[in-house]
Amino acid sequence: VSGNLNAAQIDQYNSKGYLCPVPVLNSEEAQTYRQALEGIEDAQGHSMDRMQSNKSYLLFDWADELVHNPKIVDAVESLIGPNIICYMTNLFTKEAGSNSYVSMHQDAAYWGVDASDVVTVWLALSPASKDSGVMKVQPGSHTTILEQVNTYAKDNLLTRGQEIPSEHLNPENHVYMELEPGEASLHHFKLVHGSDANTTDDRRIGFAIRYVNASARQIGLTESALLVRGENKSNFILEKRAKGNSEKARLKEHARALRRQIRNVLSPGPDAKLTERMRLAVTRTAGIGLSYWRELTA
Ligand SMILES: O=C(O)CCC(=O)C(=O)O
Repeated sequence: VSGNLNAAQIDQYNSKGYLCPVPVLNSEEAQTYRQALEGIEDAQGHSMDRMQSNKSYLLFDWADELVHNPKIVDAVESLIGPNIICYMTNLFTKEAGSNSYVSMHQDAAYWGVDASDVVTVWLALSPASKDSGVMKVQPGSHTTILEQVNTYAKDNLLTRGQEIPSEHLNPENHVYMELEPGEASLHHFKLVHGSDANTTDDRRIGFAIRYVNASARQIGLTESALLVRGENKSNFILEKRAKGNSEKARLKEHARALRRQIRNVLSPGPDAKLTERMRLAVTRTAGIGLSYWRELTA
């Protein structure tokens, strides 16, 4: 097998659906990336907003470098092969003492990708401990797609508050994937996972990078993705890398990518009730409108 994971690590991922910890950055490097991110927040006078936290790699050098980090991409190659696209990134920041949490859910239930080899690398840029609201997973749950309800609950970091009903959960078996800054966990996109509130006095910052085998088919409307290694055989539109792009070109590329994603991922499922359809329509319209505005003023 190509890549940098050993047979035992690959077995663990295949049988349990996750792997952790995987060292990526040393503590100084992790601190440097955190400073790069927080430097941008200081300069703009607010934390990364929802749009900046989505597909950040099209906007910022720090994120562009991380999605191309050879240690990360090598680990991913061990699991999904040598042709790799980055389909999305999400910055999950929980402010110190915040009630933000992520309900137990499966990503595969709502992402517009038809593939089984989709892996998230969740890189810690601050300590991810039980107290700071580290990610917890239900081992071995990546073989079946479970029922999921959209709760739109307050403080839930997921757009729809997607939640797997408690009868499918067995909390006594949950594993807390504790990480030092610079370490990553890997999880399969069908794995049941979530996280609790941050009760510490530091922020909890996780950068989640979603990689897909570049032969994946995409469901629904066309979306875009970034080729990070090998050859693209998927039907995703390929994105232009941020590095080497002007500030203006970055903003445009990001706005276009988000529009494609919002149209696709925030469309209601066939069983959605009227209130949910209306809610999603509002979120979609707001997101698309904002992205047009950003593109125009870039
Ligand atoms: O950062 C978290 O707490 C949740 C992350 C998550 O749901 C994911 O990476 O898929």
